Amino acid sequence: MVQLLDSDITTREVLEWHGVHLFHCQVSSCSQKLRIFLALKGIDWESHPIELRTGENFQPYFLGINPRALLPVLVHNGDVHIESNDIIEYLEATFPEPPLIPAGFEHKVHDLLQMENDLHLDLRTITFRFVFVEDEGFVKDRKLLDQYKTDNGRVNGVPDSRKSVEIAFWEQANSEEGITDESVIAAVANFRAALFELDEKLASDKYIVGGQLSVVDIAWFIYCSHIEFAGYPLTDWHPNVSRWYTRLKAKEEFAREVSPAPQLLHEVHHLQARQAEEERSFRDIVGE
Ligand SMILES: N[C@@H](CCC(=O)N[C@@H](CS)C(=O)NCC(=O)O)C(=O)O
Repeated sequence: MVQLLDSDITTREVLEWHGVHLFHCQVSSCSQKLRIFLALKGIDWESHPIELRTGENFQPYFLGINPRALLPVLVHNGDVHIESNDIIEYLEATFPEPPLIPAGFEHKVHDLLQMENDLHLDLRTITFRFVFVEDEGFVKDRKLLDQYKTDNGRVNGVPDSRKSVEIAFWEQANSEEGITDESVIAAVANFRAALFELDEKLASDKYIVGGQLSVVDIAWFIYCSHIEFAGYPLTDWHPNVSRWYTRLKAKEEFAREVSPAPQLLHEVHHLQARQAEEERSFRDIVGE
């Protein structure tokens, strides 16, 4: 569980805050996952929007509550929690009703959430090639990236090892070469393997774990929406997952998180049409 130490927190005002506060962004997958969780739990929370597009997450105020520069961040009664799945497990323990981790399946859920987290850079690789690209402003400003590199924020009292992974990703995305075809192909293969297993499970089961709706369904629902938006053929490759996805999407808490703003829809359709003309679409790169 990643709860920052008092000495890690340089944005001191949050220490005085009461209740549940969430730093989040509309289009961030981890924020969407958490907002569905909060809605299903009926937890009241105060919103602190952070704009990834303008690099607000690399500004000193935000680095003072998450030196990793990542969303979401939870502040609960002055304690600062980072890492979306840790936040979810913390909130589940703090607000147990209604349960979104089935009793007796805590370890299994933890492992499945870890697996989902391990795919996060693959998700970014796919979406930064086919959804959020350079000219839409998502690639990082050089100055902000340098600021982030030199920031000496700490997590659990030590310089954060995760930071080098983040920097490597943004350096590659910012480079002349950008996100390579090879990394897209590898990312899609990782998703395909994980979703193949889910598809087998969902052939007979209504939900992924423990026979009831859980945080694992929420997490995969969000991933499926993002990769499908990028061009991943969810219905063709994983028909049971696709049916499960459609069932979840009928719920208001889920649907509202995966209905992109008209402006984003327009930009992405335009981008993907251009990529198709240039034979650089998802299908062109991945094949089939
Ligand atoms: N393992 C982290 C991943 C968090 C993450 O990568 N968040 C993305 C949004 S979904 C982010 O903040 N990206 C920074 C950026 O795009 O500048 C978690 O689960 O919280």
